[in-house]
Amino acid sequence: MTKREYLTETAEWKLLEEHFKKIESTHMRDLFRNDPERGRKFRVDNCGLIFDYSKNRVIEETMDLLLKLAEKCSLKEEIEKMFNGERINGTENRAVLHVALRNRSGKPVMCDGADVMPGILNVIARMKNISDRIRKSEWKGFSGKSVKNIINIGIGGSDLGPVMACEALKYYSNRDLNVRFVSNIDSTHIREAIIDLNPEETLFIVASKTFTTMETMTNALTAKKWVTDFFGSEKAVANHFIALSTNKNDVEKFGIDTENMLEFWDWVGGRYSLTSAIGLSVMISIGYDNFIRFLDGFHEMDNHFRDTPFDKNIPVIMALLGVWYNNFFGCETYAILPYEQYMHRFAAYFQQGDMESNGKSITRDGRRVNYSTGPVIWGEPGTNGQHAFYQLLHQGTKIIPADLIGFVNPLHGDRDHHNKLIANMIAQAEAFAFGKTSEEVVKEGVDEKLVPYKTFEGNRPTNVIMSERLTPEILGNLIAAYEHKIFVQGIIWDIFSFDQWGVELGKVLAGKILKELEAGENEETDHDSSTSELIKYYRSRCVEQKNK
Ligand code: G6Q
Repeated sequence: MTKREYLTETAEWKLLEEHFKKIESTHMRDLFRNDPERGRKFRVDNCGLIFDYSKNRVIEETMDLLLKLAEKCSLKEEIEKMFNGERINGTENRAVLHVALRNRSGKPVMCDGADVMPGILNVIARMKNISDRIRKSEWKGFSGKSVKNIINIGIGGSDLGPVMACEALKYYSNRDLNVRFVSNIDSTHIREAIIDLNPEETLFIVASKTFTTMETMTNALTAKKWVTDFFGSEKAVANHFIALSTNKNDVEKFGIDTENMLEFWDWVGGRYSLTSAIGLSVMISIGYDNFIRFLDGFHEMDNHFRDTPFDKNIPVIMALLGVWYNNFFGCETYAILPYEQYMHRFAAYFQQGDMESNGKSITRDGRRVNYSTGPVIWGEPGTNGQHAFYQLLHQGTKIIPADLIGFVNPLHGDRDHHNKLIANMIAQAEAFAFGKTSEEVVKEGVDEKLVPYKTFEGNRPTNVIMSERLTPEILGNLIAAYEHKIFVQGIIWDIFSFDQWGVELGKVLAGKILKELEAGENEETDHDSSTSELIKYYRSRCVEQKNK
């Protein structure tokens, strides 16, 4: 691992600190007043999006200094390393090649001296075959009935992406199919998913990179029992189960024919696996052609990210602004607020994407960071959020930068609803930036005592991202933009964005306590007093134990 100067010790960082002191108290009202062109200057139009970042607490000098920081961190070289299949996931010694999954250029992508594209294209062709058969009612269950219920069993990276994309692209979906998702180990999830279904018409997709994840395997076994109990035959598994995994052995052991297994590779990280075989449920829902449009969108943004100078590069600018607020303004959280109901899981998806990638505190050469890394990501669709948490965004003591995402044309043609929706989005961004001064409030004739309560400081930063319509391509563009934003921030913070040791810990701890919960009531445990008492309480109240 290469040694890099501590981020906070670089001259570029120090210049930003100096600059911050100068600009900290500048109000966006003045920035806009001083530069009538600002709305157009601080904006990038590319990949079917307009990315308006003018309502940020930056001036040209800020952006120049941030861009210099990116250069200092060798961003260009690091991007090339990812695209060239170098093993940039240092702690797992793996390449990071989700960009190859949606490479539509026809050109090879090399990893360890071999082109990965033939394997990828083969899997896409097999996904098409499965998806077409299901959509044409040609995939038959064990008793000969066509399947029409598709249940994806997976968790984390093997769930959140497909859920988000199926919801976001529901407008394009085949309504004769019923696509559901089960992730939680709480049996309520699977029980509710199958409660009104006929096993004869139900196909399970077991999505697990490792095929060892406790939640997924437990749910998959429950599903298998539901199917085999119904048919009275293990053979039914062949018609009712598909596996998406890198672990062929365990798929076979589970009883799934490897004919019904779609593979992916260790260079696809879980939370970056949506465009691998993990996206099968999405393809089934929206069809092959739409899925390819989705990949095209990703690819367009991948190219934009790789080839565009940084000062016009959407993911790079998103990332640098995030660093500016996170590290200089001390903002702890970041909100993603789509004004599009179909995108209601988008923030949840990037909550994992961002927080699992950049929620780290050790640099790539093994030292503890002395600066803040990834923010807390959260959000809900507008306008719902406006009636819930926007109060704090407008008048609370915390500054929460936010992305507002909206579209010009409604998918259902309801222009009246849509004009109101987007008027709200644009108005919110305006109010966040400019607020309302006490003079303005007084002019409105407000009672003197109420003036402070009705005053809005403003100066709250937002990016506004707009496009003409939510299409599969545009969703691909947007997702890839956020993925690359996360990558850039990981490089600047000098952390490994593609491992997740914090997740692994939970997997081990639960295994030990599970054994203890299932042990006899009087068996000793060797935990702290709180943990031991919780285990004892569970055992003593557990109905099965009582009946022993
Ligand atoms: C994602 C993480 C994690 C992972 C799940 C499921 O990047 O690694 O969310 O996707 O733990 O893992 P499996 O796909 O192996 O079941």
